[in-house]
Amino acid sequence: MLTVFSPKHRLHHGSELKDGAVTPSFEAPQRADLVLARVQATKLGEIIGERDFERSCYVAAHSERYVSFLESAWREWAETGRTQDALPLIWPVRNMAIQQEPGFIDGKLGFYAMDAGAPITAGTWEAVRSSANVALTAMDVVLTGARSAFALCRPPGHHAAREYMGGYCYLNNAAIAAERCLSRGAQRVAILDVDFHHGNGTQNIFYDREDVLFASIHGNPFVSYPYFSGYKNETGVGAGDGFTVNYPLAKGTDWSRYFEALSHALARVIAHKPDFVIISLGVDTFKDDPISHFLLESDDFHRMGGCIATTGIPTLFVMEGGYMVDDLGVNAVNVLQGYESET
Ligand code: SP5
Ligand code: ZN
Repeated sequence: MLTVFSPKHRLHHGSELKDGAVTPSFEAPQRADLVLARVQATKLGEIIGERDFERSCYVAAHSERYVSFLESAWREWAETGRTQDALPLIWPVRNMAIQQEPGFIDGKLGFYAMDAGAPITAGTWEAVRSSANVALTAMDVVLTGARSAFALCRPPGHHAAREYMGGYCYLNNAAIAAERCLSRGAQRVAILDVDFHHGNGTQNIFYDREDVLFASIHGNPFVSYPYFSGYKNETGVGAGDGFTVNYPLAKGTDWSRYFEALSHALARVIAHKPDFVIISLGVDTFKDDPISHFLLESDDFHRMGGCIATTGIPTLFVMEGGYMVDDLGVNAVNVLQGYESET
């Protein structure tokens, strides 16, 4: 399987608000480098760099004003004399007036963020753009006939919605890739999100759409981040009703229970008859992940890849979360090798 990777991900490294303190983010450059090292060590396949893409590819999944915000946020922040990472500190909750973008950067940060886990730093936009370009490049590899490809994206994307960042995510790489398929003639796409956290951003972007099926298996939001999205009764709206499927699972979920949900989700994916499948590949379902609560073992990721291969549909893997750095590369590449062993 071919991998697309950009060293520009290293331009983004920041802090997050965690347990009441601003500390270095779990989402660190070492993550992507570890996965790359494992891709190399296992000789998974060719590794190529990202191509450049038009800004309109990002605006396909996000609003124009949100992309503009991402482009200029660091400059606007730095112009106020601050040098530390930009983090939001107020959010337009419930019935506060929320339609109009504020005129000052501190207001904009809260307007376009769901949490204080997506810092804007000097290198953030360049890294974020390269991550989206990695996904687009890998998507094009599949569009031109490859059975599968691996987009080694960093920063991740699945918490990024049409108009907000959060959970380490800025541009939604999987959603941008899905829009690319559709613009290249695909009729239907299915996105299966196996990250421990609900892919609220991807769900948001496609919630009213019947052409993009979104299925997500994740920690029950009643007790797990992102808390406000990912419940079973969220099934889509309007034409999109029935095209969002959520599988919230209990803390302590192991492979046998995970496998049941995965089997259901894959059956739903196949029933959609998609031209392409996109896997939001988070491996923070691992038993030792520092911020998650499932119990998958390294071998289970190999099994997961084998299950995914049973669709027989061309598949793009897009890297999302996974934070137990020692095992991160092994777990991510196990999914890809499990997939290849069944194709
Ligand atoms: C892409 C992705 O996986 N984003 C995840 C973002 C999660 N951010 C907040 C997690 C807070 C978990 N707190 C648990 C504390 C355990 N010490
Ligand atoms: Zn996650």
